[in-house]
Amino acid sequence: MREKKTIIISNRLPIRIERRNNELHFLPSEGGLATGLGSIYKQKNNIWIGWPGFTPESQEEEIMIREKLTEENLIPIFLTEEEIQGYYEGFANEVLWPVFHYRLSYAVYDIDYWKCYQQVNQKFAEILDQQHIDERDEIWIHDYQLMLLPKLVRKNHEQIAIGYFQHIPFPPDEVLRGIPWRDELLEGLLGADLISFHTYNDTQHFLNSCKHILGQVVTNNSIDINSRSVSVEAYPMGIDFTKFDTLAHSPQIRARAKEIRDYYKDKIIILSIDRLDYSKGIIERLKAYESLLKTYPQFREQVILYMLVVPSRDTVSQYKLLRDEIDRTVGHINAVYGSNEWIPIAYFYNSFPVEELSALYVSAQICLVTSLRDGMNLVCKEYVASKVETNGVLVLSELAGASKDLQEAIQVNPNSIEQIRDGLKQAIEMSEEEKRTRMDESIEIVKKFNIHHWVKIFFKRLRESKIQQKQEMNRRIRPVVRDAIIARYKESKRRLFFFDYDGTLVGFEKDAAKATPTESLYNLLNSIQDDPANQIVIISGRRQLALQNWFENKGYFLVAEHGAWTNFPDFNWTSKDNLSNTWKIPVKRIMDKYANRTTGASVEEKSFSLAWHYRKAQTGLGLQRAQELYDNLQYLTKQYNLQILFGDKVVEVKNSALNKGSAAKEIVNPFKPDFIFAIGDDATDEDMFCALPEYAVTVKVGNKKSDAQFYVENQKEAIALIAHFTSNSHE
Ligand code: GDG
Repeated sequence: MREKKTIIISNRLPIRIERRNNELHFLPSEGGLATGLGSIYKQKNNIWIGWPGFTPESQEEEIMIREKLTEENLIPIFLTEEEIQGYYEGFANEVLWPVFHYRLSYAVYDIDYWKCYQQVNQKFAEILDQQHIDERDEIWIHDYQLMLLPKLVRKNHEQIAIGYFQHIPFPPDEVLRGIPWRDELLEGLLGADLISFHTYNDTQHFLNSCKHILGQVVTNNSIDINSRSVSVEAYPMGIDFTKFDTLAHSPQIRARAKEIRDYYKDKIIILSIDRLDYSKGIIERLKAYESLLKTYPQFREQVILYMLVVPSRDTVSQYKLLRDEIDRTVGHINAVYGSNEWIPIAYFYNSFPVEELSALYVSAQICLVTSLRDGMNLVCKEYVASKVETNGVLVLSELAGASKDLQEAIQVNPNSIEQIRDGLKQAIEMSEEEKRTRMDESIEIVKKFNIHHWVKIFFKRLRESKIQQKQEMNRRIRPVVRDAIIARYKESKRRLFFFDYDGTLVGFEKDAAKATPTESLYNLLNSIQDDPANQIVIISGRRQLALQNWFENKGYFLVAEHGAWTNFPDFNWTSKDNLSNTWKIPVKRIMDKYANRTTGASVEEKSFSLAWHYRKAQTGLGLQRAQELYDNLQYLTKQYNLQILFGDKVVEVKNSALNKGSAAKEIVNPFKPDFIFAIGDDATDEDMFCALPEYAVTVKVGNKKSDAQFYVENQKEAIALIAHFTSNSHE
């Protein structure tokens, strides 16, 4: 058996290919992700799949590149010009990027972009399938260009471990809703087992989107998709601390840093480094710097803004416009405030080697990051890692993910020119001692939560979620388990079947009255009851009248209102008339109050219980009000000996003495069956699962926490399982 392998997939491979003098040069990426994942993909049979960012000129060249990259465990996916336009520059950069960075007006909802995005995600899935993967392998998919990929991979690999990490923010549900294809994007991600973002807020936005847009049920930080529980976690990405710390300590970098310092004499260097992007707040930064010079003229000739902007996406019109605006603003500030001796801004539209970056980090007294939105922002962490020896202050946007990690930075709202300006003033005037204390705290964090730590904890969590899933899956009724149950059934002579009604025998309807038995359900139940050794019990929270209407004269025993009414043993209805109902008045008053506040909610009064239904209420609001109601009812439960059941779209209050458990026991004891099968989906069925004798086969509908031995995925599967007890099926 071959060893399991790990597969990294991202839009770009960690490599750059350049053609110089008709020769191809392969340049490894220096990015943090490439370093962090280097320890993974370079091992044995592991691989990294992605686009090399290069279009070969001929078939031979393509083959040559493929061979060369494969030696490095890199599997290239070549994209056509059309694919680059539609999938990458179009959908990824003109729909997802602006919307996820809260710039809705920049989004271009072009259906052709979307089609191309689907196609290219499919292409990634196909190339992955050619890599001979098997169910024990682990796949880590990176970023918003590949949001559909987890689901596409899951289609053919039910068990495989899939992790997804998104490097950019995840927007609030109402922002996401604007994208016409948001359902597909969310469903695409839910193919993964672990979905992770930089911050807790991003995870909450994602979970809320699943809840409010897809109507998924979220439990803590996980969602059940076809009995596979998907975990959603915040794992803030770190940097290669050692690399930046070592560079900062090296004599060459030190010498270069001194050169920079000497060049700018005794000026305070304020450093800013970003890719050209409207999300980085470059214009805001320039305006704040101008405001600093204007409002506090004492700083003129004392400071220098060293601004490095790395060319990026400048074929997209928004980026071209931004570049022009930066040029104009820098020109304006230098012209208005500069002098013969002093140019306020040193501006470079270029890319520098990492050694030069390091020298800049070492020499700058202040690092200024003003992102209007940023998934994380690694520049500020790199600055911190370069400051073990030299002192410095970080002025950081509170809207960058990094602000959650670097609490000791001076945090500013980037939309406020005044806050950035005054943040700079505070940084300039800060005592050396305070700078050191704050910087040391930030260093500790950047050092501990470095890139290797990030990779390690991500995989650890992915493996944990897989183990957890397997444990849960073990309870799922698979054909072998089902056949064993049927074998026991056949050997037995006196059998009892406890069937819950709503959610088990019939599916959920918005209007509870419409959830009536179908012809095929009657046929199914009758064919079970027809066997003289079988006895059906329908055990439900429904009123006695409803059960009687639907199942009269069928020979089934019926238990209504969770055991308040039963027609066992002689098919005549009897009720538990010794129960007090005085509690109903205060409980009803509270339930009415919440029903009056919540459109779509209603109160149902049964003989011995009260139910607050919210099937028709707004998603999210209904659940929130149900929780408030639940909290509000708590104090009455002890006083009156009540039980509150938090069911599916219902909160029900009843006397604790009434429950499906004692009702089931009252039938089992005198009936003396040698085979019991009980199935149900709701909280109320748990009492039944617990109370039945150990030899009973208990089955929960839906993979939720339960005392049942087994579970089936959904109501359809419940019916399919029950059908196995009919004579037709097992003959
Ligand atoms: C995305 C998210 C998230 C910059 N100029 C040069 C250069 N760089 C390097 C920096 C840093 C990286 O590029 C930039 O990373 P950021 O995190 O600041 O920003 P994005 O590129 O937008 O990255 C972001 C990140 O993904 C990771 O999850 O933090 O929020 O938008 O490492 O050092 N490197 C070299 N020359 C340059 O001129 N060599």
